[in-house]
Amino acid sequence: QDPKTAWWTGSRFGMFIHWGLYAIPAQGEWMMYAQKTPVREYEKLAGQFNPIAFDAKAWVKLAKDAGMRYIVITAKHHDGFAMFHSAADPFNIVDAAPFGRDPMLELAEACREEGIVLCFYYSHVIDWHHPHSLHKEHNNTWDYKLEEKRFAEYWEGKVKPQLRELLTGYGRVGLLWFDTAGGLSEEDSKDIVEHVRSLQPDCLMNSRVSHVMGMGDYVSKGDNEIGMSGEDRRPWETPMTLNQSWGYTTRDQIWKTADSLVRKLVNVIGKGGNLLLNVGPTPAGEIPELSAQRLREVGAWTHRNSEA
Ligand code: JFZ
Repeated sequence: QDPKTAWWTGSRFGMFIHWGLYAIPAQGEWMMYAQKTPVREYEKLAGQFNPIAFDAKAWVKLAKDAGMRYIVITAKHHDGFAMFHSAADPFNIVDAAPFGRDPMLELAEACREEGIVLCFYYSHVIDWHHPHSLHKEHNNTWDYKLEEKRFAEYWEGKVKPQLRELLTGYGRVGLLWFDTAGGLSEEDSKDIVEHVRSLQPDCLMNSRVSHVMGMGDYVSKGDNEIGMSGEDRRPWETPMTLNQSWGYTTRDQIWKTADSLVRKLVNVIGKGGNLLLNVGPTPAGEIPELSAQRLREVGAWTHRNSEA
């Protein structure tokens, strides 16, 4: 057992949170791409984003009640909007939204008080807002031209500075959850790993940091995919949704029952993995009550069955 990953494998169960501007139209976190929403249009959502019901302590308490030991929240998803105060890009929740608060800072404090490990999801390759981000397939081709891309401007000007902000302004970061690395070169993959290591040597990174085999400290399986024991020599996790989407949506109402969630949790940890179970908070800043209820039921089961 690698001492660096021990806290994580020992935790078994974590809360995934997909929260961003895409909660407002409520059609999932890929809406901008699906509808080819122009950047200038999409930016208007920031002007409307005022999640005054957000309560970091309540979210952390819910995670605890569910039996979760860490939280992975979208600090920046594919839409490029930073859910934290960023000097590197004004397209962030403090500078571009009326809300004016930094929810990551509030979560960091609440997590510290409750002994929950805070972790960040950061979309390092896909960024539909930045003119120079470049992915293998999913680019914003309606605002920007591929032949005019200067990737280094994105990489050095946004990604690395923002990761520096996340790794220096919020205390200990348990892990960075990278995603959809398609097209990222081996050189840039190694560069980002080095960058993170130089800032927080103990911060874990998942395998989606790169498509180069064997990178990252542990393996993120596909959505809802449960690995067989012994299949991976590295620690692994299953990222799972409560319904069928990650970001808040009013369209998708097919919810896993608390009973099936308990079975999935037991199945994943029984095979040696971690379960990273997702919630999609509303534009007002609340975890939908239906989701919260199910998580509390999972926690209640765990408590009932762990009593001597
Ligand atoms: C990615 C994102 O595009 C999505 O919005 C969400 O954040 C999810 C957790 O991650 O989507 C993926 C990426 C990889 C797989 C599935 C969904 N996969 O490898 O099966």
